[in-house]
Amino acid sequence: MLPSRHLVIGTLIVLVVFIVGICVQYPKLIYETFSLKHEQHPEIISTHELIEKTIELNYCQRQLGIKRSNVGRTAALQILTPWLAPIIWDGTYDIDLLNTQYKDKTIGLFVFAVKKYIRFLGPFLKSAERYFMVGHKVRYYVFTDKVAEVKWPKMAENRILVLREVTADQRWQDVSMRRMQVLTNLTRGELQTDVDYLVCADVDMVFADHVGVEILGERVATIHPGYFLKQPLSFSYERRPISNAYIPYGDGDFYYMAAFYGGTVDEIYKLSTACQEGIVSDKKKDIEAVWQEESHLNKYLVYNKPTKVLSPEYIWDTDLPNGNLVQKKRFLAVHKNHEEVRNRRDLTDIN
Ligand code: 4GW
Ligand code: MN
Repeated sequence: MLPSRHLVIGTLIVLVVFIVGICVQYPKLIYETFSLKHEQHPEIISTHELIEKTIELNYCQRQLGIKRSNVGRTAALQILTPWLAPIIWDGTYDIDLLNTQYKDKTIGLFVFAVKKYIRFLGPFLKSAERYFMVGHKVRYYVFTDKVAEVKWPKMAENRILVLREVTADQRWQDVSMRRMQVLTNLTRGELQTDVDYLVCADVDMVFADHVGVEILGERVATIHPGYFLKQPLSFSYERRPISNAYIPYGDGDFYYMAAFYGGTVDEIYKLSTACQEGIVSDKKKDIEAVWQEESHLNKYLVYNKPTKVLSPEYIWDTDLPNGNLVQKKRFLAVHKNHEEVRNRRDLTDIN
């Protein structure tokens, strides 16, 4: 016998009332049961997962930025080089963990302030006190021809300034290249015992945000902020085979800027020795690499890959395009008064 129509309708009404009742009573249970994506409760996301999510987010943001600016090559925006060295971007590391790892290390900061560039030393050191390796043992190595003009900065405990006199070369190209020779002597000598890691910097810069132990490694170089989206074929490597800094087309991964690099004392000794030998060998042939010691540095790093690469966060200039892809600008070029102190990219001499 078929059930009567009233019975079927009655049963249906009871069922609907029952389901609606459950939904009202237990909305969360219903949501989680039928939701396609079972999201974790925020409280139970671990720090590790959080870091991974941050990295993913940063990566996506950069990818989006690239799409918007129609750029094809993305290698420099990754967080890993093809030889598996980390590329340091904001959010890719846990600074507390690293601070503990490096807490007993002494870090040297090497800088040249010769002739008119002495004017950059004060702001450079002041900004370093505020942002560079805060809380760690730091030794500044300042080389200048104007020892009497150095204004001693107010320094935190556990930070020391070592001041050394250096002869001022007449040509600015030689001033800049001289740094390699001085570095060779320094890393072969006293730094062997006094310092664990050495960071080498241009003086016409200021620290504008945290720069800490995340940059330390055996051999560390910074991607030139003007080239981080460019193809290797357009890098301004030295292309004349006669120079010791020659890099053939097809070789090379990044264009590094000589304004900020570092490493262990032994590594900087090897690097500066190689660059210095290249410079001397070129001089004997009466030639000079297109970007002086930066060309030799790039040559060395193409064939001795950095163990860590710093993103353009670590050298930036406010005039540069694509700043939206670089959220933290940690080490900034000081805009020079071109009448008083010329930029070497202008290729003009000053005394
Ligand atoms: C052009 O007239 C000059 S002077 C180019 C460099 C000069 C220079 C450089 C100088 O007179 N004194 C000096 O100490 N330097 C050091 O070399 C200083 O540490 C400076 O940051 C570094 C590299 O020179 P730069 O900063 O002018 O190079 P770019 O243009 O690549 O930043
Ligand atoms: Mn500079």
